[in-house]
Amino acid sequence: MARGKFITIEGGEGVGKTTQINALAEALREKGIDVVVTREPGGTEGAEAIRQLLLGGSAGRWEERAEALLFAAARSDHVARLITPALDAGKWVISDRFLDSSRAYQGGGSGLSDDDILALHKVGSGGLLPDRTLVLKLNEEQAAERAAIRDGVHSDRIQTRDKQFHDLVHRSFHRFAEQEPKRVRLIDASGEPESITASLMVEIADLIA
Ligand code: T5A
Repeated sequence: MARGKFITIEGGEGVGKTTQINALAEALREKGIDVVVTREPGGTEGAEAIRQLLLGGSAGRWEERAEALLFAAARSDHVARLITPALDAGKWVISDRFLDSSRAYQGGGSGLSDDDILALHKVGSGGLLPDRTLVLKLNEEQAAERAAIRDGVHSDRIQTRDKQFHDLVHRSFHRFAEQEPKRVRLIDASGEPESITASLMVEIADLIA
């Protein structure tokens, strides 16, 4: 049986990742593809427990390296228990965030080196990389508007970091697309949901046999 494809959706806060993942999964299922939708941090019982530790609590709850290790630990369980078995069974996996979020948030935003993040990923998850990474890009005002409509005043621990942090995150995602154009694609997320889904399908068309 052919191994499934691994797609990750990335980007800043509130850009519409969850909305697009659901639509993309539906579009692929209509083509007869068996799709598993998952998220990070999370996706397995242990990783969801780590998610609570990471996203709740006070802004300064974790020292930067401890935070990076927790994301890598959650990812390790997620890869071993959900992602790899599904891919081996021929299913496609679409994950709401993955390694590139650690590279952008704990690396670009919090200042760990890319080499250190990748080293953690090698130990924890065997260095698994997605077949394609789709980064949704949206200007800050629109993203904040969307997040506010959805969340009201409730934000998680990382979402509440300052503008400088989130600017560094955005720049990191753009850099990944420049450095790895085959794997990482930037998608304009400013239009109607249906047109964004169509753009995502264009970017993965070559993976569909
Ligand atoms: N993190 C994560 C790290 O620091 N390191 C890591 O390694 C990893 C994996 C996760 C946090 O953890 C950090 C990053 C994050 O800070 P999360 O709760 O999973 O947090 O949240 P996010 O991934 O940030 O995503 P959000 O849930 O905030 O937003 P989405 O999924 O991008 O957006 P979505 O789809 O919920 O849409 C937001 C609103 O906009 C509307 C939707 O209906 C919704 O109300 N919307 C649109 N409106 C108009 N036009 C469109 N095209 C729209 N699309 C969606």
